[in-house]
Amino acid sequence: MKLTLASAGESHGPALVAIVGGLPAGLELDREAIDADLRRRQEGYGRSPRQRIEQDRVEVLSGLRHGRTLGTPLALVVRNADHANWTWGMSPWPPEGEPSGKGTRRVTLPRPGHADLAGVLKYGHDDVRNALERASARHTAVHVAAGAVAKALLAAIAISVEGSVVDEAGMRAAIDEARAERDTVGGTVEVRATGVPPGLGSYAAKEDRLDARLAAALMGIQAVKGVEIGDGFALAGLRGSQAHDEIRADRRRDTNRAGGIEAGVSNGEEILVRAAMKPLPTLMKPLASVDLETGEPGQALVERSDVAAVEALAVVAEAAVAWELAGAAREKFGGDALVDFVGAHAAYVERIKW
Ligand code: EPS
Repeated sequence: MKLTLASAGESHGPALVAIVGGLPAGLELDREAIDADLRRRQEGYGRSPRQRIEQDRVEVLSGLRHGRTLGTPLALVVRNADHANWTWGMSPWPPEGEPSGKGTRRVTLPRPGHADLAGVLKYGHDDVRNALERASARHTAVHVAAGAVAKALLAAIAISVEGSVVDEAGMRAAIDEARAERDTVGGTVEVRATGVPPGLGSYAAKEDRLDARLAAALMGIQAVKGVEIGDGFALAGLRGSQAHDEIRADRRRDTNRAGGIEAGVSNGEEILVRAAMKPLPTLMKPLASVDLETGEPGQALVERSDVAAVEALAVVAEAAVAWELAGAAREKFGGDALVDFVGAHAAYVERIKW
């Protein structure tokens, strides 16, 4: 059984959409818990004034009846309240009437660090907006909604996932300084998953490796430039005798330098992953760029921006890790009904006496 997710939506379009396939029937979803994650994603320190416009809430169009999954595709929607200011500029159909609101003028000055330049070249656009709208991290909202569904599934087999900012206090000080200088910052987040039994993922093929899947999921989040599992890069500087986690008689470990994954398979210890985020590329003091229309040197597009989105990334990364773990658990335990999934997990941990 495979979990699948397809998503769509532009930052200032009408809505963000996700279709989730492969859930078992009978999983109880809590609307308030999904909305709470959407709020956590919005509330981070250093966020843009856009967050005062949006009040993200999940809508479910299918796959759920009276709060329980039907085992059919679950369709999730998060609306963009800001679309009201962009109805002409982001109209899916040729707009009617005189241009009004935002997004009416072509953008021709690509921002270094954003999708702008590569996007217009690749797709043949003459307006950078056609590239930046989908590349925007606004899109992470609906992935957080899907991640909340994944967390509900994982909770049924006693797995919990939590993301946080590494050095929150230092991070906030850096954000205050950058804001005063009208600049932006990045940062590092970590995600921990507890209750993961040994045996999620596989060494049999590289695409089955749990570490490879988690790294791809985290690198798939906007602005992430680095991922490490456990002690990651620091392990490269250690001797083998210092780097590995010795196995006790009860098969547990006193250390967890591997971050809970060996050879691409969970080993029963806490899963620990980190992601590094680059500073956001929309700058109030813009960098050098080129006007794609005239070919003249210019300065990149200046737009409303976040100073940082690191706290938001902690929530988005949590959702991404939950999604991947839920997918690996679906593959291992299967089941059309939740009781089958939970029963297969129980039989497995009984067999390995975990
Ligand atoms: C984003 C730019 C900003 C952010 C946005 C991501 O949006 P705007 O251009 O409307 O000010 O606020 O993030 C969100 C709206 C969100 O909900 O996370 C970008 O270019 O990535």
